[in-house]
Amino acid sequence: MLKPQAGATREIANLDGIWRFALDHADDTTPWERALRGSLDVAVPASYNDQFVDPAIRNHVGWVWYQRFVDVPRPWVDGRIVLRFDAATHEGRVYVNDTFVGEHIGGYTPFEFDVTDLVEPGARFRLTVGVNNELTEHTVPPGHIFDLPDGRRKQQYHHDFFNYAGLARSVSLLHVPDLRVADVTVVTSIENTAGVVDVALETTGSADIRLVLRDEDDAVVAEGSGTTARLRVPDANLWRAGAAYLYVLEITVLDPAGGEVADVYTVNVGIRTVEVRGTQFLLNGEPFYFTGFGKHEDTAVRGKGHDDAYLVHDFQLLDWIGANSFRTSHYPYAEEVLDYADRHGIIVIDETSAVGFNLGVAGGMTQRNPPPTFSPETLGEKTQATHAQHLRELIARDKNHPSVVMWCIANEPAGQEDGAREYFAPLTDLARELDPTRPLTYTAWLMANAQNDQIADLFDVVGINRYFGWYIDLADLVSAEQKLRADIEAWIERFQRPVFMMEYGADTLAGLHAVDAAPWSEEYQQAYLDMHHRVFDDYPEFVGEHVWNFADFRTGAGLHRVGGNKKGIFTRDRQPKAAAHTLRARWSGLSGRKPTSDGV
Ligand code: BDP
Repeated sequence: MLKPQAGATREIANLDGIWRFALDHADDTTPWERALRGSLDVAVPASYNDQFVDPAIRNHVGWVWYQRFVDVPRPWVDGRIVLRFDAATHEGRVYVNDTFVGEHIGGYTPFEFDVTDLVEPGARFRLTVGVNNELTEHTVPPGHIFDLPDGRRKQQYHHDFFNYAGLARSVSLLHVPDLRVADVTVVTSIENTAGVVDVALETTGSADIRLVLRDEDDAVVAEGSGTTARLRVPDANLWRAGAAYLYVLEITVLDPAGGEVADVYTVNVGIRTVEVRGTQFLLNGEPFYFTGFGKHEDTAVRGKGHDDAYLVHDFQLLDWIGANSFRTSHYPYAEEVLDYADRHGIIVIDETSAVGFNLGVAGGMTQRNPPPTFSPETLGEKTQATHAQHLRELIARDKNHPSVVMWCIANEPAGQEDGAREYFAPLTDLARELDPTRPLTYTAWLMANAQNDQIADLFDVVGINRYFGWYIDLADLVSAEQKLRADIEAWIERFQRPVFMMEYGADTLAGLHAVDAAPWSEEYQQAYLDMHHRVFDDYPEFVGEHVWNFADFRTGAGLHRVGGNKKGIFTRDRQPKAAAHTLRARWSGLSGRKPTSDGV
C-alpha cells in the first residue's frame, strides 16, 4: 500500500491531534451515532493506555471509541477522498457519520477506505473509530481472554511487552486523482558499475507512464516509460550501510486521451543487492556483519505512539554507539522509521507481529502440561491465515525500502514442537513468492536448539535468541560460555547457514553497581556482553549481534519484571548504562566488518 504523499496531484489533511474518547459500554451499542458520552479526550497518535491515570482504562479489555469532526476541503470536488489509518492496534472499525465504512484486523499495518460517496467537499462529517485490543487464539500476536466470575475480563498474552493499543500512528484524509498510481514495486541489481532499477507499476486505469530517475543533485540519470520498465544508471552510487544514497523515481501518469498529467508519485530508490551465500550475508556482494539491537516502539506516556523526536534521537544513539542495524521486534514499525533508515543507511530486519507463538513457555511455572502450540484448538489454520495476511500487508508496505534487507517471519515460535513445520512452510513459501529478493529469518527461542528444531531449514539465516548467563546459568558466565559455544557450533554444523544472535541480554538496573558483577548490576551486563563477544568472534559463520534491547521498555505485570523489562542498553528515557560504552568501544569503526578473536 502506497504511503500518502502530498504534491502536485495529491493532498493530505492530517487528522492527528485531540480526539474524543470513550470506553465501550454495554448500554450504548451504537456510539458512532452521536457525540461520545463522557468527558474524555485522547491524543492521536499515541497508545491510549498511559495517557490516563485510571487503571480501568489502562487495563481495559475490548473496544474503545475515538471520535472527531472532519472538515472536507471545499476544492476537493474531483477525484477521490480516502480515509487513511497508519495503524489501529489491534483491530479498527470506521464509521463516517452513521455509516459503517469498513474494518481492519492487525495492529501494525495501514488501511484505507474510499469515502468519496459518503462525504461532501466543503462540509464536515463525524468520524468515529472503534479500536479493539483483544488478543485471542486467532489473532497475531495471540492471547487468551479469561472471563472472571465477578464479571471482569482479563487479557493474558504470551509476550512480555505491554499490550498498548489505540491509534498510535497518524490518521489522515487524502485527496487523490481518479487515474493514479495504485502500486509500485522497485527491485534493484548491480551490473559491474551500473545500477539496474526494475520498476513494475499498477494504475487505477489505462494510462501512459513516464518514469524519471534523478540523483541527489536532482540531475536526471535515467528515463523510461510503461508499467514495467528497466532503468540503467551508469556508474551508480550504491546504497550502503552507513552511507545511504537515494535516487528519486518520479512516476508520471498521463491520461491516454488528452495526454495531460493525471498523477505524480515519487519513490526513493536505493540501489543495492542482498544475498545469502553459503554462510555469509552479502550486501552489495560483500560480507556484512550486523551490529545493533532488537528495539521496541516504546516511550513513556505515548506507549507505542510514533514520535518524530524519539525517532531522530534513537537514530542519533544508534550512530553514537556504532550500531549499523536493528530489528523491528516484535511488529512492523511506523513507516516514518523505515523512511528515516533509508535516508541514514541503517539496516533493518523487518518483523511481523508473530510473537508469543509458544504456549509451553507461556504456561510458565504454574502450568504442568502446557497445550500444544500448533493444533486446531490453539494456533491452527485460522491463526495461520491471519499471519499470512499480516505478512502480505507487511511486504506490500515495505518492499521498496532499501534499508529492509530481511523479513523476520516470527519471534520465538515453538520451532521444536510437532506442527511447527506444517504451520511455517506455507508462510515461508508465501514470503518468497511475494518477495523473491530478500532472505528470510525467524528467531529460535532458548529451548529450540539445533537438535530438536524442525523449521530452521525453511529460512536463509538461522536467528537465535539466547540467554545463557541470564535465564540459564545466572551469575555463572563460565558455564554460560560453554553452553553458548556448544549451541552455536551445533547450529552451524547442522544447517550450514549464517547464524545470527538476534537477542542476548541481561536485565540491568541503571545505577546499581557491584564490584563482584552481581546480576542486575551494570557491571554484570558488561561482563555478560564481553563473554558473548569473545564467543561470537571465534566463528566465521556468525553474521550478526543484536543486543536485547536498545532501551528499557514497559511490560505487563510479571515476576521477572521490575518496572518493566530492564535489558536496555539505554534506560527508557534513553540514558546510557555502562554497557553502552562497552558496545561503543566494540562497534565503532567496524562499518559492517566482522570483529575476529585476534582483533579486527
Ligand atoms: C525473549 C523475547 C523478548 C523478551 C526477552 C526477555 O523474544 O520479547 O523481552 O525474551 O525475556 O524471549 O527479556
